[in-house]
Amino acid sequence: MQLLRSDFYDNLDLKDIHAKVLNGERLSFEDGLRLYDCPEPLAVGALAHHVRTRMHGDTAYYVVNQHINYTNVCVNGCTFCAYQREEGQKGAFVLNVDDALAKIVTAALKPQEIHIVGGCHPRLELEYFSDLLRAIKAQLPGVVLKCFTAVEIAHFAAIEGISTKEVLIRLKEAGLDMLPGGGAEIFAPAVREQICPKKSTADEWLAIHEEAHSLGLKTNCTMLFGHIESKEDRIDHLIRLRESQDRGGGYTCFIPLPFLTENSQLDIKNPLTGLEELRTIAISRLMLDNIPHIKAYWVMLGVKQAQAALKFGADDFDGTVVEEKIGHEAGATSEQGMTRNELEEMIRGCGCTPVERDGFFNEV
Ligand code: V47
Ligand code: SF4
Repeated sequence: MQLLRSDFYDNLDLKDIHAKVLNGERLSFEDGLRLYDCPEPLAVGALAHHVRTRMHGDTAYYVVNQHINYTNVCVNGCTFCAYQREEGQKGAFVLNVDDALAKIVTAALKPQEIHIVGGCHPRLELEYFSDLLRAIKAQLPGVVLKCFTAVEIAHFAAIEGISTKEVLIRLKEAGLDMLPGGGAEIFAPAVREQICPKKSTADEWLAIHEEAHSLGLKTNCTMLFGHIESKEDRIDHLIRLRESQDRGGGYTCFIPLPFLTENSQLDIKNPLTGLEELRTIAISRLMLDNIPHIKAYWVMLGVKQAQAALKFGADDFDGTVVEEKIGHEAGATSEQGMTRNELEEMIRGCGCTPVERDGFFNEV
């Protein structure tokens, strides 16, 4: 491809990285930083697009799915979070099992995947979550249940006084198929101390995902970027995920989440530019050589930026979603949900071929 001419990369002093990417060799921490420092974001994007095309051709996946948030009451008080409420505070809510089921019944399309997450509620017991999963599986037997971040799993374990592995085993028996990727934020301890001091540590988050993998559950992973973290913190985060994948192999998809700044306690001096978002998505594709999919999550990116991301390393557009609260509390201006036709149109609109998938990325 013309874009990948080696003299272009020679001029940018990236000859060695260009060669490594074309030969399918692993990039180092220093390589990742040099990609951040490269003055030409399109050069980074072209390398990521090359890798994405080698892995997935011009396919962009999407899924008919539905998000359900069971509560916004949370004891963790992360300083970046616009979604959390105290118990009894105006706007606080908890869905009971019937409310959650009613949401699915009223959805226009039969979902392939249900994504359930919520705050760390001080009194909801594991039985509530098992009942919820069983009720959904009874109603939609083939659906992939992608539920509860590692942070929620750690919270359930603390409430029940049992191990996180036991929580995973019980939820798997109730129908859990996958863990979503949330709660990872940024692994660097100094950043976690400021943005989510009460949350599971990086080691705990990784250990819970690896436990899930050992039980045959798939998981996703995320990185929240564009707040107070450095470029070094981002590359460190990606490398820790890559090492974790080397140990267990159960991560399906990585979701880079650009920080949306409204209603947060954090004072962000330099908000992300669109090109920095695209560069980070591209670097994620290049560093995470062992994670099959990179998601352009249109809710947080906005639909037009998610389209651009499909040319900067991403291969998945996520899904119909139906109702989203976490990003919209923080200022997301995207729609609440999209139809199958809209998703296909958006994907075709940037020259990719839409392919409908289930929660495990099998073609439907
Ligand atoms: O963990 C919270 C992030 C995550 C903000 O696994 C924010 O398929 C941006 O993980 N600006 C939850 N991000 C969402 C998530 C997710 C979404 C879609 C698909 C999957 C998947 C996972 O959202 C949280 C946090 O990192 N978040 N607040 C904010 N203001
Ligand atoms: Fe709670 Fe999650 Fe918000 Fe942290 S990010 S306060 S754990 S809902």
